[in-house]
Amino acid sequence: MSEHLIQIEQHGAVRLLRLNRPEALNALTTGLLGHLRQMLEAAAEDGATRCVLMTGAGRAFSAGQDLSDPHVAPSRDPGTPPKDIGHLLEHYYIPLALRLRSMPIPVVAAVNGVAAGAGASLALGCDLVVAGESASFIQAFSKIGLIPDCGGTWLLPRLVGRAKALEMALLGDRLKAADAAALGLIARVVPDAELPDTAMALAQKLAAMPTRALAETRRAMDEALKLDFEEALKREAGLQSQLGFADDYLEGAAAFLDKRKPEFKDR
Ligand code: T3D
Repeated sequence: MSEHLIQIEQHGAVRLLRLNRPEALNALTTGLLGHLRQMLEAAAEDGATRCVLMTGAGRAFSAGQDLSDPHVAPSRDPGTPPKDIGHLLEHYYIPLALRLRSMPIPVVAAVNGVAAGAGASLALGCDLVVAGESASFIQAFSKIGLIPDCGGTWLLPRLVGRAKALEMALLGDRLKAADAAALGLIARVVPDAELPDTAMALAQKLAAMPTRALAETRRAMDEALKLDFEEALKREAGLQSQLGFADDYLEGAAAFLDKRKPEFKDR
């Protein structure tokens, strides 16, 4: 059953993962969350896959946690104690968010409609976020008495600054894709009809690039947020030192000098 929750397509070196519960706006059940983590794991381990492209089936990217999932749905029986939502985060969201943020290959999100709650965090946790112009982002958590999760409290202020992050998280209003791009929450917005091709072209472009350097770029930027300037400079030097010994650098520099197209292979 769970294999239907995500559609998988291989396009050369790009693995497309499409969340597939369109009838519920791709709301995230424990089954879908677990399967998505497995699919990311499989893509990370597959040497032929050099980029993941994530999107949603139907008119939404994802409406966030499925509020009717028995693991979290509040019981109507007054005698039944409330469920511990923290348990769900520990066992499903934290492993998924960590897997996403430490992928050895880049991950592109093609946001094809609404991305709400943890669905927004999932999209924003990807490396490059491109949205269709009818897409929108909703920090839906506050409306149901929760805080942003799946990395939301970490991602939002870093992407747009504290003032806008708090405005989004406190009010829970819908943010249109164009406004999200203007704020720096996402990288690009394109006409809806162009989203699949644009996102795939970006993913293919990344797949042809030096994968290891791309993953280290993400890691270095995430780590730099915790470092002072001098520490960041030293971290850059350490990583550059490692990359300088790697085949991709030798290939990239040689191809430039030879005036030919490079063929990158490192992972
Ligand atoms: O346990 C925990 O909660 C912890 C984890 C928290 C992480 C979170 O993600 S919390 C935030 C959860 N998400 C939300 O609160 C968003 C809820 N959904 C909405 O506010 C709206 O659906 C949207 C603004 C996203 C879209 O509105 P609209 O009018 O375009 O669509 P709709 O009619 O509301 O939804 C269409 C169907 O999807 C509908 O089902 P039906 O009536 O046709 O059978 C609706 O119930 C279903 N659906 C939408 N979101 C969810 C959902 N079903 C379950 N869970 C959802 N989150």
